[in-house]
Amino acid sequence: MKELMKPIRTLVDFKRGVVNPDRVIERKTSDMQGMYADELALKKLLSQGNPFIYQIREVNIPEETGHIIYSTTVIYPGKVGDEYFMTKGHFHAKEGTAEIYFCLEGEGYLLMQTRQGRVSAIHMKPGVLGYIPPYWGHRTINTGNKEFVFLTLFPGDAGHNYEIIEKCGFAKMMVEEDGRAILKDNPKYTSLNG
Ligand code: PAN
Ligand code: ZN
Repeated sequence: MKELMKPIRTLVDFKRGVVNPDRVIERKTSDMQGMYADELALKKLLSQGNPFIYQIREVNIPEETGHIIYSTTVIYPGKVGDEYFMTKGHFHAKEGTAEIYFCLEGEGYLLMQTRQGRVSAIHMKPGVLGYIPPYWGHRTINTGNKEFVFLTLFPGDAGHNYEIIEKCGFAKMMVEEDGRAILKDNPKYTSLNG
C-alpha cells in the first residue's frame, strides 16, 4: 500500500481565491494569440503593455486516479475588441471526466462544447455551481466589470488537452453589444468534423 497522504487545509478568499497556493499560473494577452476574433485589437493590447487576462492558483494534489484536484481562477475584467476576457479553454485529456465550477465573486459565463459542436452556456454569479459533464470542452468568460472568481474541482487523472481548442476554437463567442453580453457565432471556428 502507498504511504497515506496527510489531509490538507486550504483557505479560500472569495475575492482572490486560494490564499496560499503552491503554484500561481498567469496568462497574459500574449498567451491568447489566435483565440480572439479581432486580431488587430489583440495586437493593440499587446503594444499597450500585454495585460494579464487571468490567474490560476493551484494546490499540489497528485495527478492520479482517486484524487480530486482543486484550484481557483480569477479572470480580470476587460475586452479584446468587443470580446470579453476569457480562459483558453480545453477538453480533459481523459475526456470522460467531469468537473465542478463554483462561482465565488463577479459574474460571467461557463461556455461548454462537445467534439460534435454542441454548445451550452451557464450564467455564473456567486453561489452558482456549474456541472461540466464528461466529454464537454469548457472555457469561462468574464462579462462583468470586476474580477470573476471561481473554484474548480476535477478528477486527479483528468489531464488537459488544449490542442483541440487552439486548432478549432469555440463555435460561439461572448461579445458586448449595446452594453449587453451576447453569445454570437465565432467566425474563426472550424469544425472538428471538417
Ligand atoms: C480549470 C481551468 C482554469 C483555467 O481549473 O484550468 O479555469 O482555464 P484553462 O485551463 O482553460 O486555461 C479547469 O477546467 N481545470 O480542469
Ligand atoms: Zn477542466
